[in-house]
Amino acid sequence: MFIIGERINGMFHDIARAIRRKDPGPVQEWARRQEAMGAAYLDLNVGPAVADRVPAMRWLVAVTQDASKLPLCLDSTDYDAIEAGLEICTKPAMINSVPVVQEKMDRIFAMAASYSAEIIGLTMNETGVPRDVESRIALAVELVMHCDAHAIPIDKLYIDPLVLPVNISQDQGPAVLETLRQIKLLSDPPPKTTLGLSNISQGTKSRELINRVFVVMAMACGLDAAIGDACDEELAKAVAPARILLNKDIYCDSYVKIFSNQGR
Ligand code: THG
Repeated sequence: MFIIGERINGMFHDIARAIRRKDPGPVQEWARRQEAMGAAYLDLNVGPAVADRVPAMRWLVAVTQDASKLPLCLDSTDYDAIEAGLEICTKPAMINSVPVVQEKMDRIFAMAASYSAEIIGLTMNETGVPRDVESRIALAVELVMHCDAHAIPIDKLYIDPLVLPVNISQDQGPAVLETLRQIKLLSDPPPKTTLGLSNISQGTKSRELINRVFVVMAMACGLDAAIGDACDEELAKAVAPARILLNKDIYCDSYVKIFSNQGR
């Protein structure tokens, strides 16, 4: 399980201001900090307040790549912005994200094939996010079938069952965990899975603690990647022993020290 650092997102005021002023400082500082803390990818999202997302994403990709060697996860509902970013990515990137909507899947899967990108597919369609496991799995099956249709290896697909804040939708925690478990039964090799981890704790107290506990539970259900707070050292410290206990890393006496900063 690896962390996709969530912090370069226009949802945060410092990043929104940096994008507006074309000031690379805050973006590059967060890029370096997240990389140093063990993030494996950097999520880039220009945020809701940007007028033209295409030049904003292009700028964000360029200044981030000047500060970090990590691969990028281009996070936007604007596919022109994603494509503009992919054009200048120096490493294969991740496309975040595509719902189960035919014309959107057609465009994104074709884009992924031509840029050798990975894809985050969402278990949602035109009518929104289903609340039950069975409907989420039915949408996951459509994403898997679309990989086949575009000759994209299944392990380049990360399926995101979409977590909602626990203070609003408490029943969704177990539904997400069970969905993660069942996604691993869909094909051989199975698709990968991811989550927007911090969504679970939006609006709650003790946010970090809720995130740490949920990521470990999700790992036990097969989670491969979390879009999350790479700078939360305690999160990395929870992930390291979870990897040992799930037999993903070999036990050694100094495992936290060694494994919490290695990025995967
Ligand atoms: N799935 C996928 N991509 C995603 C999400 C997802 N990308 C965006 C988001 N969800 C994941 N990233 C974040 C980033 C920040 C926060 C939550 C998720 C967050 N922000 C503070 C808040 O809302 O309280 C903002 C605080 C501030 O403004 O300073 O929690 O689910 N595929």
